[in-house]
Amino acid sequence: MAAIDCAGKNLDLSHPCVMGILNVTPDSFSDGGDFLGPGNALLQARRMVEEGADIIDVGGESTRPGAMAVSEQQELDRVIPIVSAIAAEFPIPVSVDTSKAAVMCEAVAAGAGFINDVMALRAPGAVDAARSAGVPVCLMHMQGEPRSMQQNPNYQDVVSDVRAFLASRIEACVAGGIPKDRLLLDPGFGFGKTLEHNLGLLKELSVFVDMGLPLLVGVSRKSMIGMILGGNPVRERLYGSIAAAVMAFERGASILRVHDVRPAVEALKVAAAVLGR
Ligand code: PT1
Repeated sequence: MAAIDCAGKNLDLSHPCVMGILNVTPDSFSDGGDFLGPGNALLQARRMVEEGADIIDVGGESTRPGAMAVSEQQELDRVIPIVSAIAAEFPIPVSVDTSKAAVMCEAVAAGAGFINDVMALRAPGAVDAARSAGVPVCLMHMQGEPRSMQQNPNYQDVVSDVRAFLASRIEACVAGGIPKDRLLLDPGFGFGKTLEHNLGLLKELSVFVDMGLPLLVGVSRKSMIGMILGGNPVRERLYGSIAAAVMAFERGASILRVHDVRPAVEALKVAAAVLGR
């Protein structure tokens, strides 16, 4: 897989890419809002860059199960100052984790080079915003909405249902003027899925690789890891998260979205050496 241009900064997909998570929410599921405020966020970004992150994902709206939506102004106030500070200080691209058209536009104007949307551009104006922004976009699958998505996840066949959804979003984006080569895909681990659904998706990840677009995978510290480990709390899910990230890479994922950058970078270097890629 070649490099992609993120508003002038390159993301080289010929090696496993690590996306470092930077939550600027007071209610994030695993940081507890530790990084709220521009000072702390910048320190955390600096640490992730030193540890080898290839891209930093800045999010101002939590999308963990049960999370509540935030207003557009609230999200802009949280995200924009941090996006501009990080984009100015570091040579790596900044991703904005948002579903709102206005946040996409303002973040890219502030220096973001990548849009990560858990709604796959289904919100009003999002396709147009992403097209004008002209940066790569990750389309993620979610069943329902964060507040209630874990209440009754239901699929005929999780792998083919998620695949059909992603195919229809690719079509909608291309119809809306976004070139296909600017799109990435993500099956959305933990977004309206039981443990069985998540395991099925990870096991069959190559089905999504076969869609011909780069794959992004986020499993870091999620409840699927906690459940497999017999109920480990969020802070005790590192080793399980690394195992899942390595298996996703082996199955063809290009970008791994993680909280713990150094462990992921080292594990993926070993995996890449063994796999010869
Ligand atoms: C993800 C992702 C994301 N995850 C992309 N963006 C989150 N592209 C935010 C749990 O089960 O996987 N891919 N942005 C975080 N969301 C969750 C979901 C956090 C589920 C925790 C869980 O614990």
